[in-house]
Amino acid sequence: MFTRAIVRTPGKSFVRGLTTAELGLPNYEKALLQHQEYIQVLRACGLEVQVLEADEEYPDSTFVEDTALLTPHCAIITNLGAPSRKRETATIKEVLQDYFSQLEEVKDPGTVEGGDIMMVGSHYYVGLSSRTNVNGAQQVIEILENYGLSGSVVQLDKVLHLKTGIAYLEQNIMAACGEFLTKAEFRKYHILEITAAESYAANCLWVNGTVLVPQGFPQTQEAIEYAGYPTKVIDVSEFRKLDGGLSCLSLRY
Ligand code: CIR
Repeated sequence: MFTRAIVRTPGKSFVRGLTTAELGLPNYEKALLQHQEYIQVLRACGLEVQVLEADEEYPDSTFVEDTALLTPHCAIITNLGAPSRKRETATIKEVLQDYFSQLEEVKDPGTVEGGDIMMVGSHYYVGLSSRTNVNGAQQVIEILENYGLSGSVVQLDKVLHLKTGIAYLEQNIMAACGEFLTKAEFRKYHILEITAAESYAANCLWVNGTVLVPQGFPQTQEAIEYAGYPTKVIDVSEFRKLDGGLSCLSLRY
């Protein structure tokens, strides 16, 4: 169970964030409203939410998930692979110092983004992507092992981040689409198949028994509810325009 979350309000510069989505420019006012709704839903799931001020210097800094991995034993500050996002970790480190006595850091030449790390109990899958390299993944796994946790790498083929295409919903259940439907390491889980048409919804988010699902993906919502989870639907259309999804918008611990 999670008790706290950290989010960062999008700044006006948000509309200039990195993207491959070809869905047009995000609407800043709408993004702010959607972000507020996201916070409300996290609170309704029982989390105390710490809202960080917008950081105009970094357009993508609202995607806080990429800046750290929070475990029950330590926080690991990542080293983002996107050059424009490198320095986003500085303020996150300051914030986490207040809550984690054990603070670790991924260093060059390793790069890692939090969207590439999926927690499954005490095991962490680390996706090798255009943002997370082998050295970075190895550093993360070594740190995890020092704290009695474990990790393993997953080679990604098409997605931006690991969690772009797969989400762990606890109870041995994964929501997955595309390349993750056939990967050997995930065969031991019960897979809820997300169709190609709804692939964006593979980035859904388990929070204390409830699964947050993006608005506009009814088949996914139905499949998750059929699997026994209450769902909460959130409109994150403006974040989708920058390749971001539900998990990217918070650090949960
Ligand atoms: C980026 O390209 O870095 C941002 N526009 C989107 C980051 C999404 N983060 C995530 O999936 N964890």
